[in-house]
Amino acid sequence: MTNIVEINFDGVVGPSHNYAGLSLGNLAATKNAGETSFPRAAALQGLDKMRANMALGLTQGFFLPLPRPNFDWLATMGADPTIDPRLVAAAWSASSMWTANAATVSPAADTVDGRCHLTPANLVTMPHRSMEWPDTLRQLSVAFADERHFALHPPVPSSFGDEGAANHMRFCAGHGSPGVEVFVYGKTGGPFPARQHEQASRAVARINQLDPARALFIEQNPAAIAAGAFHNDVVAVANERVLFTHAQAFADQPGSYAMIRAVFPELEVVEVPADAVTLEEAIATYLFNAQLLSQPGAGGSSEMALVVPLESWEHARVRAWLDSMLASNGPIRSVIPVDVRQSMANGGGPACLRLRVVADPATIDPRFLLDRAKADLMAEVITAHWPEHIPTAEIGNEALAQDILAARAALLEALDLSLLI
Ligand code: SUG
Repeated sequence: MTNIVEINFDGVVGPSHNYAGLSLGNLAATKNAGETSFPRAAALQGLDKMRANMALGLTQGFFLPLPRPNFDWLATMGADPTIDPRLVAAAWSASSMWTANAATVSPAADTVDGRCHLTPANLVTMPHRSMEWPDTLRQLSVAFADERHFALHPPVPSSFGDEGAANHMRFCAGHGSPGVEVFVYGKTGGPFPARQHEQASRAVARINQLDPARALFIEQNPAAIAAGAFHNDVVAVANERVLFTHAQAFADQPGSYAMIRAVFPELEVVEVPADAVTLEEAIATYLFNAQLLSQPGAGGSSEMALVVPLESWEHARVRAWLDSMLASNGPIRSVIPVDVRQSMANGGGPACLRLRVVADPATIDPRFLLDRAKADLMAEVITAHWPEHIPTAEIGNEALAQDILAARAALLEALDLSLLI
């Protein structure tokens, strides 16, 4: 008997987590450039979020930090002692923690061959992220090795920027039933780069074997990118029949709803008007970078919970809107605030930290699935080995680099995943 569920794979925050300010257009990362980071606290915050979601009865998975500092990448840049410190910082970035950018996942119910397809994102727009995909693909190949159920692809060619699931929404009656997949792309021309290109989205839809009638392509509002929404998941999130969105997320807001409704008539839109929460407030608080979750056993698919960052919960106007939403009779029945401040300071909220995979957990390598004992073990290793803090001046320090490599190796060993070294 199969048991198809949505599994959230959170990225474990790596021991090199730092604030080097590498992402143009990501306002939080730019604002916090030069601040001291706290990798141990960051990883424990992420783990607590995973534990809280598990406590709701949800299946939880994780991906491990990628090998950093990436000396191989620096070598391809002809590294020498005079190399630009920003290149060194790129090689030290722990950015793979934001697994919403790891890949685009099309569940088996949506694809022609009835397998779950995963296409890793090439992340070409940002140098520090463009080096992620080979190690991401290596990890996915271990976690989703069963070719009867999963198909893994190389990323789309690097002429076309692809940032993965952060710009992808799926609408369906229930996670196991056929879905309509929506790809949101940006157009270049504003002050900040559009990181998701239309041709990349269209290629991913073809590679993932989607039915063309059930794959839609929507342009992101250029004003949202200019205001700091460098991915669609900063201004909109979907789950089952519900789209939770800011009123200014898409270039043509009513046209986008109409397009989705034409193939998915059950669509229910929870729209936050700009006079309740401005685009700037939404981006500063990451209200939409929330996990919209169907809670098992809580009255079927209509009972949804919204996992929001504390920054949203603590903001007076955002809180007022959330309170009014809860008082209304809408599909989102509860709000769960979480502390992921270390990730938030680099522009990564609760939704950035997870990749959704709809599958039967029994078909996945169990080493990537979390339970309480494993969460305790991971917390122990992180507490013992992750640096307590990293001032940006320490990025590039040889002794610290060795500590970071050893910390990751300790976690891999504890989880019986040393093959990923
Ligand atoms: O790509 N930040 C990430 C945040 C990714 C958030 N993901 C989603 N929205 N799904 C990024 O901009 C900052 C790293 C630095 O500046 O060191 C960074 O890469």
